[in-house]
Amino acid sequence: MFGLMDGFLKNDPVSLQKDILDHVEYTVGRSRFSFDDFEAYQALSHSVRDRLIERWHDTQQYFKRKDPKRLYYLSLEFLMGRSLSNSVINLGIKDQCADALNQLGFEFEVLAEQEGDAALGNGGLARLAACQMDSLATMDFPAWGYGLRYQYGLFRQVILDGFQHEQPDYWLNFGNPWEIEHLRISYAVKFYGTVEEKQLDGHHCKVWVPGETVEAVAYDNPIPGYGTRNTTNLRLWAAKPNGHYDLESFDTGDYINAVINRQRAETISSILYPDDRSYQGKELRLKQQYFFVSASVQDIIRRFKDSHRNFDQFPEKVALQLNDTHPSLAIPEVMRILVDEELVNWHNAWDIVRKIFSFTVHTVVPGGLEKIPVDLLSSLLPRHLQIIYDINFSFVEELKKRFGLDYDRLSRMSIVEEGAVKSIRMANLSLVCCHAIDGVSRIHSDILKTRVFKDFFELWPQKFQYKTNGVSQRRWIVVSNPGLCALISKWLGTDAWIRDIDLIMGLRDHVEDAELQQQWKMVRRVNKIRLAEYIEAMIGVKISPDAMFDVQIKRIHEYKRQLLNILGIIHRYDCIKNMNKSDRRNVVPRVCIIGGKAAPGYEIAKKIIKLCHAVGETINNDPDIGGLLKLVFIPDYNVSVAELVIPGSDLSQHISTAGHEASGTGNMKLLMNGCLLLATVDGSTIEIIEEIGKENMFLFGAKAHEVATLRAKGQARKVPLQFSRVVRKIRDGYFGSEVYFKSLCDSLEGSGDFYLLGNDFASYLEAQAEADKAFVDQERWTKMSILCTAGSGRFSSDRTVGEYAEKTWRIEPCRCPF
Ligand code: 26M
Repeated sequence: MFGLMDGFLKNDPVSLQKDILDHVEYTVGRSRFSFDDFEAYQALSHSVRDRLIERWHDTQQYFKRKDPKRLYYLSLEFLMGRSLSNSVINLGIKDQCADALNQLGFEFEVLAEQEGDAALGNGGLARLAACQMDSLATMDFPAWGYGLRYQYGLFRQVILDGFQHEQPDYWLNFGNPWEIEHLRISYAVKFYGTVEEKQLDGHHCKVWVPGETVEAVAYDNPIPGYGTRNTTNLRLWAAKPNGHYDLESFDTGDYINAVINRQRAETISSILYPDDRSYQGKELRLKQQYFFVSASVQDIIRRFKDSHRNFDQFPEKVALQLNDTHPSLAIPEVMRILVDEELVNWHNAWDIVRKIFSFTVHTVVPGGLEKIPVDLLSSLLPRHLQIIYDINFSFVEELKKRFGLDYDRLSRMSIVEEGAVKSIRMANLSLVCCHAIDGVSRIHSDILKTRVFKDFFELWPQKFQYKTNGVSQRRWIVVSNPGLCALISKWLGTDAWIRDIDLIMGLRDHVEDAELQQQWKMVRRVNKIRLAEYIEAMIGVKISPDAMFDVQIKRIHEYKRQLLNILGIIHRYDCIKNMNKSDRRNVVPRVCIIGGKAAPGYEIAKKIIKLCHAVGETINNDPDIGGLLKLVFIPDYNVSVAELVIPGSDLSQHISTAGHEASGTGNMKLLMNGCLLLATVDGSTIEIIEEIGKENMFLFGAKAHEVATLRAKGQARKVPLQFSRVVRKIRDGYFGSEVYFKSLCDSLEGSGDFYLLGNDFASYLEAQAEADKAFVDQERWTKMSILCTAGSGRFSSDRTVGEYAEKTWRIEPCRCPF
């Protein structure tokens, strides 16, 4: 056999070099004697891709042979960021690649910078999906992700004169070596039309006669695990015109328009919706949801049928996870395929559905829950509407039996919302049909049980669980902070923590060691210098690595209270200006860094961005302030910018109004990197406090249980003088644009201030003063920083995914032999 069956590509630098040069010539089409950084990046990526494909095949073949229960993770969004560094690290070939490149006169780090982000998502929910994919692969779980291959990712944020402008992110422009196009793996997805009743093989059947059919084509994105051969798959669907042409529509004589109309099919997968607040009942969004769900479900059922004769074993072999309610049309879609196409009787199909689906909620606000107008659904997916009505009918009967004719309760819990616009409540549909409903942190789950889904909790308490979010230490330490990574391994005497994060707490044993402290500080300083250089290059503001780097990086939302941060900065500026020379010597120099995108239609969020720039402009150009205070806004915050900012941060802010941040995951990434947290007692921060102790962080603000009472007090709430003074400064035009900022100020005063900035301001300033005090004592600060990293183990997505696997999905590892 000449070893053909195990003829893996070789990973020594010489073999890699040969592969890279071959790809320069045969894939990129350049001369192997002359190519630039980008072409070298392409060739290197293709060499890595070849290795991924090899492992991908082995893994899938192994899964097929072993036939374990599989998990399918359905999400409308995945924020993968860049792939090159992550891939070579997970494949264990980074040093070899670097060597190979060096000899060709290239530097790995420079090539890695050539890659653009895959930004197929908005924020937390989407990056969580990416981290969980990494954990699933690393932990050898037989799991695939399914999503949409948007041609335009999340918009690029461009700042002009302090205002956010959105530019399209046509990310496929330069090709994408990380995907494998499978033109032959495709499914027809139907829309519109009517439902007809027919007799088929003696069965009474509903037949959906569609008005439009679109083809879904598979693009596979290999997800390599770390320290394993397992490489799983993220399958993204692209919409293409369907290949079956009926003569009639072409016979009308308008050939050109007939073709153009068909080409419109591609718009379904063309653009990611950039608003992460609430559902707006847009038809295109609904089409996207159904398109991706239908293709995925068809694919899953086809794969199951490849090795099973009937559906008896379906629930033992398949688990479907819904990332929020966005993919919840998968529920009626599975029902439809089983009942209408596979001729499974309704009762059995329903039994299957109730066993395979689980979903995770990522929001706190009931207003954030998706609703689909019935009119829209009945025109787009007439058969699904029938199925939803049928599910609801049985559900309401069950409710009546249990609670009697409590009409208020029935109307609250019904999947169908009556009213001005009759709609389908996707959350209720999911609650009725899923066997597990997970919150993303403990407090979040408590809020779901006692407020948002109270009625359902009373009915099915056992369905309600929570799995606190986590992030991947591969991406957020190994890839993005190689200095810290090496240091951790050195002091633990092993790099096993990269797969077994609990080991990281071993750092606690060395926290008093002056040598570790020294090295810790050095690594962090190098990261800060790198960040300072980036900031100077991007926005021209010079900052000193001796200052405290204080960051708030996340989507701009009122509840996340970037405004509170800015008001605090204005206050600090004021204080410094009023100090005499000798007092100024005691001021801890700060660089405040804010980054994040505002949804294009979110006016207030956009004003917050402008205010940040206006205040920064004033402070940064005030010679009287010197190096004591800077405020910089980092434009176009995304995954790769995060990889740069997080390792270089001293202090980070997670300051949502208590009870509003479902979990937060940025706090975990920063914690892992030894950044201290200044935070409210909200979301997953509560669990971070339990791990590292409140003495190692700076907490402030009203508690979640106090918020309702405080709101009810309205204008009777006490607001500190400093707060009114700072708001007045903005009103008076100290930072210009007073007319533009008026509504922002109004939202903070009088009957406004829904998010309680005034109420929390005094304790916020105190927490900030505590942080300053701690920073003066650099030895103390460094110890706290080490303890943050050491205490971050629970916030690995490995832990989260392990809990889901055991408690919800009931899947086991299936490790492909090397
Ligand atoms: C809905 C309908 C139409 C278009 C877009 C949406 C939509 C997209 C994203 C709605 C919400 C979206 O994301 C919500 C989100 O990111 N939530 C965050 O999830 C994180 C992971 O669980 C949590 O850590 C954050 O607290 C939570 O805000």
